[in-house]
Amino acid sequence: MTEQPRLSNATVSSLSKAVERPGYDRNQVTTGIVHLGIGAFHRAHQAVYTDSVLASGDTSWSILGVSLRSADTRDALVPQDGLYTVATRSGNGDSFRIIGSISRVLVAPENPQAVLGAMVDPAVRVVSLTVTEKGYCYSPASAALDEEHPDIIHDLANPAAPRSAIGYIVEALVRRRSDGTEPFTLLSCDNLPANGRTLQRVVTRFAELRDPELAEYILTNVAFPSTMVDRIVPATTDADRATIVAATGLVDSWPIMTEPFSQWVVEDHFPAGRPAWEKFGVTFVRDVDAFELMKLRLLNGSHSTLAYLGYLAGHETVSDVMKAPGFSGLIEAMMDEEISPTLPPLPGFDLASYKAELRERFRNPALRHRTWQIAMDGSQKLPQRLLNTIRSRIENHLPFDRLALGVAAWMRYVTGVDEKGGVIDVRDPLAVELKNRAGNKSDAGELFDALIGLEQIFGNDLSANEAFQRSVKAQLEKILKQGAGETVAQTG
Ligand code: CS2
Repeated sequence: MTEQPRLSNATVSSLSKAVERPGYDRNQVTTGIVHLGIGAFHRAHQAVYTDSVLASGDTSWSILGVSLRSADTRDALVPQDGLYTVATRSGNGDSFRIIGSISRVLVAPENPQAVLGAMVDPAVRVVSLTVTEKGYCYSPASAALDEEHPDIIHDLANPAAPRSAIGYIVEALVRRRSDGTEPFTLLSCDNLPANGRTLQRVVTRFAELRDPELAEYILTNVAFPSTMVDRIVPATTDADRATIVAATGLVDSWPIMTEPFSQWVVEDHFPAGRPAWEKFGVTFVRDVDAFELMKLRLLNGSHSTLAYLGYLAGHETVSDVMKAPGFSGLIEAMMDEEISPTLPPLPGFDLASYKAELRERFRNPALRHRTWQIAMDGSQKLPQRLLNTIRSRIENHLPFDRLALGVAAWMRYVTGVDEKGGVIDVRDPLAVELKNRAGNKSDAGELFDALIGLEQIFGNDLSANEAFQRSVKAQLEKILKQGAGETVAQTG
C-alpha cells in the first residue's frame, strides 16, 4: 500500500472538488481571537463559523488555539499547518470540509508566557472558551468560584504563570490594562446556564482575591456575553481517521466527525468588535438565557438520561439507545410533560419542532456518539441538566419521575460496576469521592444516602426535600432490582 500524503497547505489543493476548502489566502490572515480549550467541539463549531468569516474577506479574525493541558491537538494540527477535516454525517451520507481558521496552537503548560503574550496582543479582541464545566473551577451547584481548587490556589500564588483558564484571563487583563490596551471580550461557549455571567462571576471573584480594585475594573470594563452553542461532536476514533483518508485521499491525524445541525445564539455585546458571524447563521440576541435553558434542559438533560440509562442497559451509542424498547417514548414524555413546562417562553419559537428535531438528531445512524462519552463529568453536569429542572417541578408541586430516573441512573452508574459485574470507567473530577461513597452499595436507600450529601452537586435543598427523596429512591430501587433496560421498557 502506498503511503497517502498528509493534509497541509501544500497538499490541500490536490483535494477533489467535492471537498470544500478554505476560500481565502491563509498567508493573509491575522489573529483576532484567542481560544482557550481547542478541543473537538470548538473545531466543529466556532472555528467553522469563523472560517466562513475569513472567506468572506474579513481576514482579521483567525484563531490562535490554546490547549490548557495536553499537547495532543497541537501535535496533530501543527504538521498540518492547522488544517483539519470536518466530516458532516447523516443517514443521507457524508460531506467534507477543510477548515483553515486555526492559525496557531499553543500548549499552555509548556509556555505560559507565550499564551499570555498572545492574549495581550491588541489585535486580539475576543478570547473565547470551551473548557468544559470543570474548567470553570467552581462548585457546580452554586456556580461560585471554588477557592479551594488546587489550580485556583496555585494561580493566586503564581499569577504570572497560571494554570487555569481563569488565571490566564485575569493576568492577561492586568497586563493589557498596564499596556493601555483595551480589554478583549470574553466569550464562554460552554454548556452552562448564563455562561457569560458565570464566567464573569468566577473571573471577578478571582480578581478580587488578587486585588479588589482589579475586580472593580473588570466589572466595569469587560464584556461577558452569554451564548448558547449546539452541535453534537462524538470523539474521533481510528475508524473515523480511516474513513477520512479513504474519502479525501489525505491523512488527517485529527479530523472532526459531526452532524449537519449547528446552532449558535449569542448576546450581542462586543465593545471591542467581533466577526460578522451573523452572515453565516449565528443568531445575535439581547438575552440568550431562555435559549440556553431550553437547550440545556431538553438536549443535554435528555442526553445525560439516555447516557446513564443506556450505558447501564448495555448500549454503546445514543442511536442504539434510541432504538431500544421504551427509550424514545421515555425521552419524548420527559421533554413534553416534565421539561417543557419549566421553560421560559420564547415567543414565535416552534418548540414542538425543536423537540422532534432533537430526537431525530439523537437517532442519527451515522454518528457513533458513545453513551460513555456523555456520561463523563456527571458531577459537573447534573445540576444544570436535571436538578434545576427538578427544582422547578418541585416549586410548582408537579411530578418529575422521569427526571428522577435520570438522576437515579447516574447514582447507579457511579457505583462503578455495571449490570453484568464489569467495571465502569467513571471519569469525573469527583471520581474518587464518588467511588468511596457509592462503590459496593446495592441498596437503593443506602446508595441514595451516600450520594445526596454531596452538596457541590445537590446543594442543601434537595437532600431535605421529601418528594425528591421519594421519587429518586423509587426509581433507583427499580433500576437496581430489574436493570435499567427493563425499567425503561416499563416506564417509557
Ligand atoms: C453532550 C454534549 O457530552 C455531553 O455531555 O451532552 O456535548 C452535547 O453533545 C452538546 O452539548 C450538543 O450541543
